[in-house]
Amino acid sequence: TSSPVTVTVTGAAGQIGYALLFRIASGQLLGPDTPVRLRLLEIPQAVKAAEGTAMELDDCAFPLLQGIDITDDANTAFAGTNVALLVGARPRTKGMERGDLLEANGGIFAPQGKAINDHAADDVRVLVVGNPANTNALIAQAAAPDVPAERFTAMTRLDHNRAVAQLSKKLSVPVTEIKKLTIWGNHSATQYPDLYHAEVGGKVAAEQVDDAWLRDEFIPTVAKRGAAIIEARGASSAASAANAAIDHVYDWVNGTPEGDWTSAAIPSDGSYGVAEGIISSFPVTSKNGKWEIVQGLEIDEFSRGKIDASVNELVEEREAVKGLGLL
Ligand code: NAX
Repeated sequence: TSSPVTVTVTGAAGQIGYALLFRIASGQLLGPDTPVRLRLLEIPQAVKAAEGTAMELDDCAFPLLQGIDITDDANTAFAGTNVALLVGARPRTKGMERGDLLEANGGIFAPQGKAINDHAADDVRVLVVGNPANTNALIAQAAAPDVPAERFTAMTRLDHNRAVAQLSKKLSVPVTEIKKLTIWGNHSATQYPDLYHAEVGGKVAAEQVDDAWLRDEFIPTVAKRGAAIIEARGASSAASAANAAIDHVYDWVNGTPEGDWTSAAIPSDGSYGVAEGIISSFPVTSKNGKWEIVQGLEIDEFSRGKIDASVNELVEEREAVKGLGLL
């Protein structure tokens, strides 16, 4: 058994938080040999609800759980933290313009980034789940100049897992047969789930489905899955989002399997013509606790157009937050 790892979850009283905390405490985030200490950050009105969740966590008597602290103060929440899961965000409400949304989230992610900068452990890893996730991650990163930029990531693993599931259903193959799928770009409707490099049973996935399905069904189904869940469930994805957050951090810490890759939004180094510095989803492997962008993939014209469209949206979001003085 190794020494305990401190994990901070923001928005802990929300629905993703409720699905996430029990899985972290049971050892699924870091593995069965790593004890965890939980820190829950909430806004003052939701602290009581977070305390209720903590009571339930106690009642599970998880062997790996070494303590739970609940706070509405970011400096306390991130003190010594090793893994920060930034889930709480300001949702877009009716009639809200993108600028207002970015500004409201700037008011959350800039102070949290600063608190991480000033108080987190040296090895801190940050995953932003709260939307707009990629740009919220960029805002937090900009407020944390002393933390290596690569430690700020945003979640596209749910999109990745959704794409794997859709392809598995279409071809009637187990999900374990599907490798090397990629989500490119923004966690938004412009994201590009790429089947041209994905493999099913060792053969190119795009060659096993017809073009019309790939372009007119698969891509929009994956991109609009969040809306379809809301329509069916009457609430947005929660357990699947929590599951994806677990997958992202587990792979980041423990590495991705040989012969495969996954998708994560990480700071661009300019690979594949993606504007340097934006936090964009790429095909990635993880080795020795670091994400690496898979290099050398050939990008056909169709994919180029899709990647560029999503990257342009991220560049526009970056311009907008720059205009608000957040970068
Ligand atoms: P909920 O509204 O259920 O919970 C959010 C919680 O965050 C609330 O308890 C709220 O009090 C708290 N919160 C708000 N501001 C805070 C702050 N400054 N500090 C700490 N806590 C704060 O939302 P939930 O369904 O849990 O979703 C959370 C976020 O995940 C949303 O932004 C949502 O859009 C985003 N999602 C991102 C996904 C992704 O793939 N990247 C997919 C799922 C989800 O839609």
